[in-house]
Amino acid sequence: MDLSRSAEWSALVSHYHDLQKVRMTELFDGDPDRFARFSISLKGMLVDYSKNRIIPRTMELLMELARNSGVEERRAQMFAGEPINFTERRAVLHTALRRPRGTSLMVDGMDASAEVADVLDQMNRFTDRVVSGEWTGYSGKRMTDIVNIGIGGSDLGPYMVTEALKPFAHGRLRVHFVSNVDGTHLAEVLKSVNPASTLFVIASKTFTTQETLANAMSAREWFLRSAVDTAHVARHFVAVSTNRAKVEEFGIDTENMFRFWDWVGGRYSLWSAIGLPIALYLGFDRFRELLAGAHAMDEHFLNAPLETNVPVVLAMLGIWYNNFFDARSHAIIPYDQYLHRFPAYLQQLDMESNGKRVDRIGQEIDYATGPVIWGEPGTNAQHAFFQLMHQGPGIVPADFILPLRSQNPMGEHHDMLVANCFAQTEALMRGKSEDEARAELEASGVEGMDLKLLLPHKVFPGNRPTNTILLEELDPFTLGSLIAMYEHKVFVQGIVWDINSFDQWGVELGKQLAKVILPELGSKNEIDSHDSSTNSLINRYREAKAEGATPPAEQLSMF
Ligand code: G6Q
Repeated sequence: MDLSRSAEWSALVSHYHDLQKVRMTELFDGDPDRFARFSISLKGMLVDYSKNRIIPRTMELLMELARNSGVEERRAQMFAGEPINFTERRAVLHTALRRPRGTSLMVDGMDASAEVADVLDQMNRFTDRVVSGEWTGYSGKRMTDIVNIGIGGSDLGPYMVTEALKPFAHGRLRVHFVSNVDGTHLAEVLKSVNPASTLFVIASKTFTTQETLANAMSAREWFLRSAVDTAHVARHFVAVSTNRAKVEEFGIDTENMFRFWDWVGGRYSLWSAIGLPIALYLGFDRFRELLAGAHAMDEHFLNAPLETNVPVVLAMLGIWYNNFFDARSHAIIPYDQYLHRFPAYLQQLDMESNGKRVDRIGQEIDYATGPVIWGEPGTNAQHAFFQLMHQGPGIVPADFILPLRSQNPMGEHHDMLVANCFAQTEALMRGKSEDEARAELEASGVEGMDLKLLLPHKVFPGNRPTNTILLEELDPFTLGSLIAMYEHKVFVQGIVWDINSFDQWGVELGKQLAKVILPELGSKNEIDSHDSSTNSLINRYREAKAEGATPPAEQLSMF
């Protein structure tokens, strides 16, 4: 279907015009059941979407659009393992990674469920050995530190989850993440660990990623400075990959390789062996709870009618603002310090999946697709960018995520956190009218010219939409559900926008050009093959290098 010329789209355009002037506060006043009507409870989670610029008719129109875009058919295809990633001819089966055992699912002639169960068992055995101290390092010491080396999908998920679930860690292992090729990242981590008791997890689906291989090589060199004998590498380096040959080539014992499959996309891979650092840090039972939470959301997404299906509702609300209100960004505000990496994680999930501009048949599209996803934890965010959300010219739809129970009860802290969260969504919705602002100013003794000058700055337009997602508690199960909820939201939007949410060709060009530039940086000759900006930047760096501004690796204190 030609989306922007479809009947469903046109109906939404005219509905948008009808609703433009309607204020949410009036909708609340006129409908005592609004909260009940526009909220959904699931296990461990309540999603309140009543503070949106919608009436029942809006949701009907949005659901018609979802239905006629084929969301239900495509959803069935994804779960069945059909190659819906059509530019790479791959199935998209992260949902198979969290299915309970014992049900077979054939993909490309192999039973994906059985394969998944095998790898989970391998992870389980390995995790138990490392956590119990049975797995020792070259000097007989038990492992104290895990260093995950990976980037993008092989980093953001496990890093976010281990941060989010810190209170559930067993405490016998510390975990660190190195992703950036900037040597500083590795150097700073290596300063804090002992080679005799550190286990490196080299996480790379392809095992060809430049940054990860460079970090892994430097880590290996650093390790061998103490361990000396290369035979010790096998006890300190394990790999998570789909590429056995490359793992072998790197020198990692393939006995210590945890495999996954090309039907697991990088940004959807924390449920696979890429989750090994999660399992090591929390223990395998906790990792299983995370999978169970995600599976519960899969079941909901697969079976609930579109109208009460949380990922579908959130996806369609996103489309409502993105395509009809021209809101080009979406904020994620977790009111939980443990979720401080959650916005960054969602940024990749959403922007890499839906940042596309051609449709399934390769035509350039004439409507907006994936918005900019951004955010920071509250209450910090309130003291930073909320100004723009309250009084900037456009609207920034936002998700507020809040656990009902704190992992660290301390005086009135949690009440204060909760009060702030609820107050912000209320303030964004209500705003402050000119009359209210004037009355306040007058009450505080401001008058005349001062009042006239100040008044416009004190007005809050309000009518700004938010979703509030309450979690019973931020535990492995609810976190699993929360992540899966966003995965499916992104999927639904991709289907409606008629794009491929599962490839990421946009990351390739920069990589290709970096391969050209890297050798030029060490060239004796002036570089003149690029534009004048790129040439000059390269040449300036060459000069600095020649002047010794970049110390050679052997001078770095880490070695
Ligand atoms: C995710 C992307 C990307 C990928 C990294 C790392 O969906 O594909 O972020 O995860 O580029 O790739 P490797 O795991 O192959 O090293």
